[in-house]
Amino acid sequence: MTMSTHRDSPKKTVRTNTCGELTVSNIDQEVEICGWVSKRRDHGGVIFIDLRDRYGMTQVVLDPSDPQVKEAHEKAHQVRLEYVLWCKGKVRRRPEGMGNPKITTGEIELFCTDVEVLSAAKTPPFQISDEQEISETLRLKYRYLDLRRPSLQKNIRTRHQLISAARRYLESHDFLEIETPILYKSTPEGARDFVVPSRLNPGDFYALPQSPQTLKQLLMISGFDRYYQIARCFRDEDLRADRQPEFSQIDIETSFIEEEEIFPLMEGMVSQIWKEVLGQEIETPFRQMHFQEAMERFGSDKPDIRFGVELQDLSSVFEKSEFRVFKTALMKSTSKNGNERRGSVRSVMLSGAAERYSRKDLDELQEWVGRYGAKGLLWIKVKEGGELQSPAAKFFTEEEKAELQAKLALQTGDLVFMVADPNDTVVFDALGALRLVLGKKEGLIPKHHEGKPAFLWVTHFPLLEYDSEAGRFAARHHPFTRPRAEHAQDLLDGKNLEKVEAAAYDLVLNGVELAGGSLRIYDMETQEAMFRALNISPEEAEEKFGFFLEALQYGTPPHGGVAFGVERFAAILSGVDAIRDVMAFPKTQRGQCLMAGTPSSVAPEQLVEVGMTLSSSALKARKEAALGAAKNSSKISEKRIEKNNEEVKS
Ligand code: AMO
Ligand code: AMP
Repeated sequence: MTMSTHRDSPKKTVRTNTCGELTVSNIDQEVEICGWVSKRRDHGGVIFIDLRDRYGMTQVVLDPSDPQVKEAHEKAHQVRLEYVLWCKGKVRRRPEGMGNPKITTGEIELFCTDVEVLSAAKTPPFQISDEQEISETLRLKYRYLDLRRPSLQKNIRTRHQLISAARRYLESHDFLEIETPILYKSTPEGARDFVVPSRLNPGDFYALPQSPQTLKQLLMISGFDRYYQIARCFRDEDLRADRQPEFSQIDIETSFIEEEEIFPLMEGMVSQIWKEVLGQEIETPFRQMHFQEAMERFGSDKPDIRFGVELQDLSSVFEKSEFRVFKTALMKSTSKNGNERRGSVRSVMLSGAAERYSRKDLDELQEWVGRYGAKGLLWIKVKEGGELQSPAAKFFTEEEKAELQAKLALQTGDLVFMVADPNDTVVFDALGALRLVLGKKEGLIPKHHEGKPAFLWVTHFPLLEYDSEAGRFAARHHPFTRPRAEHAQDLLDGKNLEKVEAAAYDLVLNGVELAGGSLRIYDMETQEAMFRALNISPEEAEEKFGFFLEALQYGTPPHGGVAFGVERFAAILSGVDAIRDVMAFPKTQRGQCLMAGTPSSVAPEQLVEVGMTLSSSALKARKEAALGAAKNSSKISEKRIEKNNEEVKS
């Protein structure tokens, strides 16, 4: 088959209009459009082509009964899905009853008199359509085709609008956009670093920034009192639906500012974004909640406050219980750092759900909370007449039963779940997760687009977190976060460290952590006390952050900032669950790009240049991976696709 392409007729590659804009106001106009063949139907000689581009779809009609269409019609015969065409013709109204009210161009069609095939296409591995369920592995392998689908086109546009609105807002508030290096030094945000070997300095490495944290603080020291950047961040951590190894932040830092001013400034930005992208006003100021309250009521530092099923503390009810599970949890013990602590017994309740949950359902839920460290999940069903049915019923005294009834205002049909543990964190994590699962099962959690968005500032975070395995404190946010003024002395004195609260805040939207930030330490004394609390020796601090500590001593303004996760924000605005769906080229859970096949090996010379050799275990692992890949050959087998798909989705 010979086909004329743009090489034969170089001029026919331009368009007068896009595929998404022609309406009845263009009727009788002579136009030229370009796009991809989305559908081709042959109706007894008349050919209909749906031509698609970024802007929309236009129906192109080729009617062979018209002598001037004959040549174009013949060309259209050879056209297949995803060919790129140039079409010229007259806009006309679609016949009565043939309109498509779902699209802007639905009332018109292009009566085509001239066609050029600008580019032929191989048969695509899947149909470019939102209607079909396509394996995600396949989608990611052919991402450039996947991105042609209208839904992804929309998500990518939404992401652009988000960034563009943020830029405009920040610029109108005197912020300067300043780029910071990618090849840099470790910036601790709690994940592992990605490292890059240096050819010019063999044996030395750059680390890709987990965030531009120290750099933006240095810019404050330089006097750029309002900075922002759409910053690429790199974190080598376990990936999930809301985490990618590289992602973007709207990264912000300001000087001479307190929490009370940062909140309205950021609420202004979020409002502008919401209005520009979704055309909706949102209510400000946003609600605020202390970390402790969020944990006690919702078992989470990023609570979805759109539904109830709140946690209740039952420790006082079971204070004197002889039931082993409760007794162990409530016993006083001394933790490694010498502090006395006691766990708790807490619950969540579903009203009137008792009959809907079978033994099997309850067992499954118990297994689920096990993932969060809970050693069990106790349930109570309130039967007719107030009788409590539970695996632990025989351990409940009459007094405990009465207190429980009163505390939870129990009624027939209620279903209570309890977790007890000597470590409060386990109880919160398990019940917080259970609350979400139950909320989902019970249909209590609206989609992001339904109803009002629930914004919430979570404040008063602990500054430090005790890592009992490592036997020391870690920074809950990062080591540059300032303690709240009322706790500053305790940090300096190294006293009551677990109670020291941070001037840190997260912005939560519908249970998603959208942004995090803090006011920063701006004096050496506090910074040194922080390193002491973190058990970082002066030598280690010097090696890791010497440059930063030096800078801190040359006139550092009080400053603070925040960073929004672009993908998480865009995902909510787009109404999708996974941030992969708002990224042009995302990675799988194993950190791979299925399209380009990254990460991949480098030539031995490249390793030599940077002074490196692969260890025997790395070589072995690579060989095994290569063998696995060869077995599956270049074509991905269906089974593999399915397996990868599960991996990608989980
Ligand atoms: P933090 O680590 O809380 O703070 O990150 C800020 C926001 O970035 C997003 N985010 C991610 N998005 C996708 N994939 C990931 N792996 C990922 N990790 C984080 C989240 C999060 O709220 N430098 C500090 C900010 C500051 O103190 O100003 C920081 O990076 O939406
Ligand atoms: P066991 O004696 O371990 O079989 O537990 C008796 C009941 O208590 C079972 O229903 C367990 O699910 C429950 N259970 C055990 N440990 C806990 C715990 N830490 N919190 C809540 N329930 C528990």
